[in-house]
Amino acid sequence: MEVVTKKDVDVVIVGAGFAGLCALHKLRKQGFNAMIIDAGSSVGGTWYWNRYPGLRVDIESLEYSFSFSDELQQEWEWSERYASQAELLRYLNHVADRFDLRKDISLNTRVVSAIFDDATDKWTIETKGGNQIKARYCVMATGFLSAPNKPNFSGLDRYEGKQYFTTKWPDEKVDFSDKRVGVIGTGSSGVQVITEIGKEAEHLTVFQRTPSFCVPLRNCPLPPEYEKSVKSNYAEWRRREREESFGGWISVNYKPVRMVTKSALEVTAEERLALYEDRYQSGGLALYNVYPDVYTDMEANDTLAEFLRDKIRERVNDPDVAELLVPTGYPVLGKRLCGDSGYYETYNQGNVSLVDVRDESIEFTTKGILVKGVEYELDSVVFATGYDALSGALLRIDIQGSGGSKLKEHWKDGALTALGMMTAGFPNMFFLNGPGSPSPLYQPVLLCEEQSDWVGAWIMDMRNKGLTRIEPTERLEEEWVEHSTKVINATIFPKAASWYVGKNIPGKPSIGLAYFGGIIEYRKRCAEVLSSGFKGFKLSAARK
Ligand code: NA7
Repeated sequence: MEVVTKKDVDVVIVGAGFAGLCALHKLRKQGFNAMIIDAGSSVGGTWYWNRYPGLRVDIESLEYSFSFSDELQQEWEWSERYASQAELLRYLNHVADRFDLRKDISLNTRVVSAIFDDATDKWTIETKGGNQIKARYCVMATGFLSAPNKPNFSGLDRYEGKQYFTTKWPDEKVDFSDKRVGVIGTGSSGVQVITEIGKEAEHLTVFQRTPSFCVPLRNCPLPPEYEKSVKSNYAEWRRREREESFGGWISVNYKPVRMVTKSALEVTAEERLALYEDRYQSGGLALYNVYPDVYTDMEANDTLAEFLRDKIRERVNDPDVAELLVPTGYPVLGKRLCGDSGYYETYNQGNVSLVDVRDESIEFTTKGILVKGVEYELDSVVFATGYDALSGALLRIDIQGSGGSKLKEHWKDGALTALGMMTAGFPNMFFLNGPGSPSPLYQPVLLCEEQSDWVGAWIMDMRNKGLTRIEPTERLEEEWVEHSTKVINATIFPKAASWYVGKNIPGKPSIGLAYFGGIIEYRKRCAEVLSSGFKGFKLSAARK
């Protein structure tokens, strides 16, 4: 049930995932009266809503965790190299208790609108249960992979079987053991759920529109010596992690690796293959740290793509099935690599079949799915169709800024932001891991820590100066979007229909969704906000 005890605070934070919990802890420490509102019945955000079988994070546990408290880092013991959803949820609940956050969190409470009042410089946040909370500042920690993408499949309303969504999995275990199951979607969620359901279902049929590039995650119990070595010098380890422009301090055989400074095309084929093999064997996303030109040059990119295509052919017994699973037509890394735990081998099982739907729309019948005149009878269908990423969760709330302007209108041609943290015309509203930020290609836990620090520093400075309103100028927003567009256009990323660039959703504008210039440049620009005396921002004090 919705229980809202506070009615007037300095800061409302929307979302109780990693970013929201971090912001609450940090802003409260600075003396701000802050509260979190979240629609879920537990803290956890993404890791609360998503609970499908096989779900785990693709960044190592020792990295994908808070760095703001060394006590927390030292005392928490991760059981696996890559944490499962259940362990991440336990961790975030522990954090909520450990830092006494719960007293300032309203759960079961969905925010439906946020409306800014120009006279008082305050937001009014309205909840589904009809509560209203006033706040000087609004921090949107709504998650960048949280708004489900539910395509309009023809005939779905007549389908009589069960439907499951990876983005909203039931609490209780679903038993697929004597069922004919279909899965739509072969991105990270699909790859994880297919591997698990394939172990159980009587028959599993996978409907694949675009094959992904998958690499073995090589998850395992966390080696005690590795944990000990990181914990013996965690601060230094974190410092280095923050210096990696894209992603964390990814390990190869538990040793940190950096991007090689050479071109993929200037080394011999043997040297290149040896590097790719080394990263592949180490597991996880280590293949992100190879030659820099795989991100900018299609010929260089194709050397890595071809290496991974051959791996698929080695792992899948039936050559025809293997060819269907081999991605072509878009650059490797253009979509996020999927960390797999036996995904390709699933197709070597007698109870699993693959249906190619790249040239054909899926149509539902009462009994199942019809593709190219063939009906597949299914007791259950699992939708792993991804997210309206980055901007989606924000646009599902009725957000009205200065003069009643609507965010939906302001962003109709793209998610316009300054530094991925604010948008012109919506004063005192901040985004964590939001559109226009480096979150998709950096490490979102570290990013939300840094962004919470920036927000805290900016509003503390304002408080000290008696100011109550901050917003970026349209000029600053234009500059940021121009810079971000220039950066991404020099890379291979626009060539893939990924959620990074909004091309996974028909008609969604690509502009401004993610920043690909790296954390170092991003951090420099964020630091300049205070050091330049808020150049590019408009600040003022309330009239009443
Ligand atoms: P993704 O990576 O966006 O994958 C969604 C999948 O669903 C992908 O294979 C899509 O095919 C497929 N899809 C979406 N709509 C359709 C329709 N209409 N017909 C057939 N197939 C469809 O989302 P995930 O949840 O797997 O992963 C998101 C991130 O979470 C991931 O990158 C990690 O960072 C964690 P498409 O490729 O669009 O042809």
